[in-house]
Amino acid sequence: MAHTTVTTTAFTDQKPGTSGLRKKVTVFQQANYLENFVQATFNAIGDCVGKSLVIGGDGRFYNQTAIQIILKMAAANGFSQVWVGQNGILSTPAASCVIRKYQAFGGIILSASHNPAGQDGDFGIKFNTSNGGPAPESITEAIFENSLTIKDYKISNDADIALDEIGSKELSGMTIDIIDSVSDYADLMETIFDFNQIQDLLAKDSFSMRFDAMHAVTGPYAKEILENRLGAEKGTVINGIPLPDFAKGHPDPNLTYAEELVAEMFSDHAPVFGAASDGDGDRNMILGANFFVTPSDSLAILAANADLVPAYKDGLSGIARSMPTSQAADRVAEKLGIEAHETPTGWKFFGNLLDADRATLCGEESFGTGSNHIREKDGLWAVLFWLNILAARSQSVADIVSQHWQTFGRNFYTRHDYEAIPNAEAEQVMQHLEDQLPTLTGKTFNGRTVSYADNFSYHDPIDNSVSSQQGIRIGFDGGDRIVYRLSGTGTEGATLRVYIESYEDDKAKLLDDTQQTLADLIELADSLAKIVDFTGRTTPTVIT
Ligand code: VG1
Ligand code: CO
Repeated sequence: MAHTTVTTTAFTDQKPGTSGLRKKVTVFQQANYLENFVQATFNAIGDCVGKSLVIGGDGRFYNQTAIQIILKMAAANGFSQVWVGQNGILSTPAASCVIRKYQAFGGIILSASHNPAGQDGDFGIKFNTSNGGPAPESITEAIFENSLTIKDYKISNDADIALDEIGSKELSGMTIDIIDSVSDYADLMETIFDFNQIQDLLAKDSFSMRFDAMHAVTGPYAKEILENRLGAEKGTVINGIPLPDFAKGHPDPNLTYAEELVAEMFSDHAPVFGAASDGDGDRNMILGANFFVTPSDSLAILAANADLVPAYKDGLSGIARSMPTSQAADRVAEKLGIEAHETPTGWKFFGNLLDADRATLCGEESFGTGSNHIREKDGLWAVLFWLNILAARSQSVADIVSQHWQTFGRNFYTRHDYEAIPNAEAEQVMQHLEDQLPTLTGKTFNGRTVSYADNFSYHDPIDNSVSSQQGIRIGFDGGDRIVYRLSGTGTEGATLRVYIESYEDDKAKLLDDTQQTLADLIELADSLAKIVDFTGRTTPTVIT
């Protein structure tokens, strides 16, 4: 069938952020807005003829509408083959898995992660490359450049394709395979972990678990893997049906937003193990009975126990963490005698290290952990990793974490977010910090001496690209650290993130309260940045 070339005018705001282009649904609903970005992506790829794509999303409002448009544009641009998750559903890690398994040229993932969904919520789109990972900055820059000069886009005149039935279809000469959203991913998990050992653990009367899918994409994945394949009791997975508006919730797995799970895990009838995932399935929160594991500690603990998991039993090649993530994993890397890498925020920076086998495990403080099995962070993978460790060690989550601190010391850690600040005020905070950088080193505050102060710049050891201005770091003698950066995923004003970390190896202090332990550093972080003066905010919106 024929296609049409539609004349369009460029939008100036299509610069991808930390993880693709995220905007209000109403912005995407403007005439030609989505089409422009998709064509800019195809233009950045170059010749699309004969190439293949994976397409899927987290099921939020506008997912299917967007997929129909993308399918018609892919056909008109000459793609020959597309795999789509049934009903348009693919979690972000599942999309990465499928791109790799079917050796697709790339993929388009529709998600705004944990941001609220629905007609008044957010939507997002990003392009992943053939390794299954988010496009590197060179490509996202090229997409943005194309979006600024775009004059037309191509779209086929065909009717919509039904996405609910598994099987093969055709659209303007392009083959569309509607695939089961879950099975490829679930099969991959079986090759990584000891499913028999986990099955035995889940069957024990003394063990109990709860997984909160938060009405978002992981419901079907968690039910298939935990309840069907591993035999966890029915009902282990709660809020397991993905809804287009995520039940008007905020599927961000942290102590603030995962209210239902947190209430149960911090009660007198708490299960032994609790976990949650986010809107698109790439984040995870790990809880024990009355116990919270910080994501930074989780990465360090997974690394230290990796030999208990079949896929990693022969050792890790290295560990990579994003810059603001605590330095707990570095201590494990040092003990294991393997490389430790520090990258800017965002999973796209791990891709090269994973491809070159310079890192096996990666993690971010923002509840993201993953490995070389795919090229996205992976929520359920982290949950299965913890289950595998619990099964192998027959100990509680709290005991495993405290033993880890006994061995390595503890990196007390917190992140304070100030959301929806007017952009100008957030810029003032960052500028004020930037202005102080040249004179901070050597100064002493409350007995802490600044050993370095800079705006983080990353030199990729594989492709030699440089990414600068990735966040302000103020480091003190002894390893304490304050980091400031502005979020690249928000859709309203600016979000200032302040990351605070202090190392402790005094065994008597390992179980102290985090906010109290860090109180004077938190105060110093506020005063150095003049947060109250510039923004009028006296408390953060979210503390994790
Ligand atoms: C945040 C997190 C970052 C994460 C990104 C995407 O970015 O801090 O670590 O990679 O979200 O995660 P920012 O720029 O807002 O700090 V997801 O689960 O939203 O795709
Ligand atoms: Co996410």
